[in-house]
Amino acid sequence: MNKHATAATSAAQVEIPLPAGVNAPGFGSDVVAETLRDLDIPYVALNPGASYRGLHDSLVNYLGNERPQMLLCLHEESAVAIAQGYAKVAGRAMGAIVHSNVGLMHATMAIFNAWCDRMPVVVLGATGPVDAAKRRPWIDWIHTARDQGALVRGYVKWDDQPASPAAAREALIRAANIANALPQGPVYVNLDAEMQEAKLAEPLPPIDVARFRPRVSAAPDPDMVKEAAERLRQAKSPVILAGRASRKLEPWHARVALAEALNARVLTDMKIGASFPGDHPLHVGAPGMLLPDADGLAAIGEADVILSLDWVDLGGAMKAAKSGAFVISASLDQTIHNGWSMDHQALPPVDMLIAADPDQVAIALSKLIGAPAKPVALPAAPRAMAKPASSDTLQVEHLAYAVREAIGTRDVSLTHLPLSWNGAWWPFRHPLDFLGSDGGGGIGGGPGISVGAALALKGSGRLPVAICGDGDYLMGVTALWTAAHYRIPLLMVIANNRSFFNDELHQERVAQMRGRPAQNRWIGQRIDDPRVDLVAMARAQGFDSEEPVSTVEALAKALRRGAEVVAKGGRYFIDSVVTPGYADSGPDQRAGDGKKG
Ligand SMILES: Cc1ncc(C[n+]2csc(CCOP(=O)(O)OP(=O)(O)O)c2C)c(N)n1
Ligand SMILES: [Mg+2]
Repeated sequence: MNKHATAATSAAQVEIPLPAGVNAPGFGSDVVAETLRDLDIPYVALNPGASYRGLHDSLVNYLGNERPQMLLCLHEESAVAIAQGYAKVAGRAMGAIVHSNVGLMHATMAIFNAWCDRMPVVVLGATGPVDAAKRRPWIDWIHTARDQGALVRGYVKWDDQPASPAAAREALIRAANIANALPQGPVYVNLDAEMQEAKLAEPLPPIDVARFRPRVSAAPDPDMVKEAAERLRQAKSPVILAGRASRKLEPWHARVALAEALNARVLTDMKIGASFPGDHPLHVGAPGMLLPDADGLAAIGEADVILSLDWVDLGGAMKAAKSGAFVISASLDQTIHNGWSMDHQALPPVDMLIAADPDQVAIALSKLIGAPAKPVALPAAPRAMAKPASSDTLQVEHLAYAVREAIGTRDVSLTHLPLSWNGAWWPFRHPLDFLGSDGGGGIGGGPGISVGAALALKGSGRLPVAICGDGDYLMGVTALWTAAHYRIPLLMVIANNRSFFNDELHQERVAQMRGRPAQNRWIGQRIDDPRVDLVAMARAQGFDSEEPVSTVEALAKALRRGAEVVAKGGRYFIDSVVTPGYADSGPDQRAGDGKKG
């Protein structure tokens, strides 16, 4: 973990139990709770349910609601999204606990988002009693499924349903190890209600959890690295695709040094967290959400050697750029492709696959290739954004400009950005400047991810800023209550176009293709009449706010107020009413070409 992440993590402990005087595990669920503590899981985001009332009791009355601390959520989707956001900053898993069947059903989209985003989350659920003879009438039967894990098996790295406390202990250790190992991802452990609630017949033999948590090396093969370095050295126009990476600074610096030593052009991607300075002279084009922009594609097309550091859709980018380059790919992603989800993307042409941590590959290559002859000295402040032409109405571009102005020289983490964002507006300079997208395209993830990220950023000195679409906000809005309840600072700004606008563009496109009236694109898309009072929804959950803003000046003032509140540890919500429209950041970036959907 980097400096910022280690400094972080403390939600206000607002739910302090009376001492229960329990100092030894007496029930199955006490063993489960104790194992979570041994695994150093700091939080469990949850929505309660009788299927895990045993575990709930153990967390409160055996562990005193500390390490892990419960984070009550109003919806399971936000519980998992909060854990995803936390992992985006901290680089490791916290827990989420969901009720049997229905709670897991609510959680599924967020689990899919975390899976596609390769973020670790230890999801715990419950079932049963598995022994039908022990079930209470009706309710225990609807709490039970033959194979509950099947609901999520296609998009978790591993799942289990342990039959005893000893097996649960082992399952949890394995689950945390698997979730946190590269490529990271969610895991699911389903706890039998009877196993949780049963008295321990005798104490379990103690277990030294550390013995089951080995240090892991995902270092690259030195011969492969040597050969790759030689290829890159000899390349005339090398390109580095700076894909999925950790939030650590060492590999960030290695990528920069490598690019400079090779004079390689570098592309980044808005789907994932910042991986290279966006205003470095070697950075090409603006990072895109779907594909690289025209400049990026041209660079790939001209490249003779490509180094892909876990680029999310290498096959798609190569195809779009019609590239015939020699490809060196550093990735472990192939180890979790399972055929249920197609999030592995198109099969890329790859000449050398270095099956290792892409961060380690960048570091190893940079060591071999050596320091750049002339290191680039970037100016202290990132490249300013051109001031957008003034206008009576507010566009997302004005919003971006105003946010940058309002935060000034403060360190900011953009925990989420809306679909309408143009990657050129804000060049990132640090791995925590931008945390990437939802991963799986699941709208409604933005608020929860932002709350979880803000939790992990607490104490880091960084101002967490979430910019979400109104549709995204409305689907995930109840995550705000969790931020307010646990005093997690967060500035949330809505790019409110009062529409599921991305899909208006899809309807326009279809109408055009079919020669039908594009003017009808808004039907079944606009969120108006009545207008939803987004401010009331935020205030109702404990955020400070003000009336919606719809001019550049009003927005600038609101942002300054908001930034002050959040810098002091508060929460502030701004409804900025923007004119529908998407920034054109290159070919295929427009929603009409299937930006998302
Ligand atoms: C759970 C879910 N439902 C539906 C969609 C399809 N979809 C993609 S973008 C979008 C609109 C999102 O609206 P908003 O967040 O307001 O952003 P805007 O498109 O207005 O910029 C929808 C509905 C989705 N991606 N996820
Ligand atoms: Mg919208």
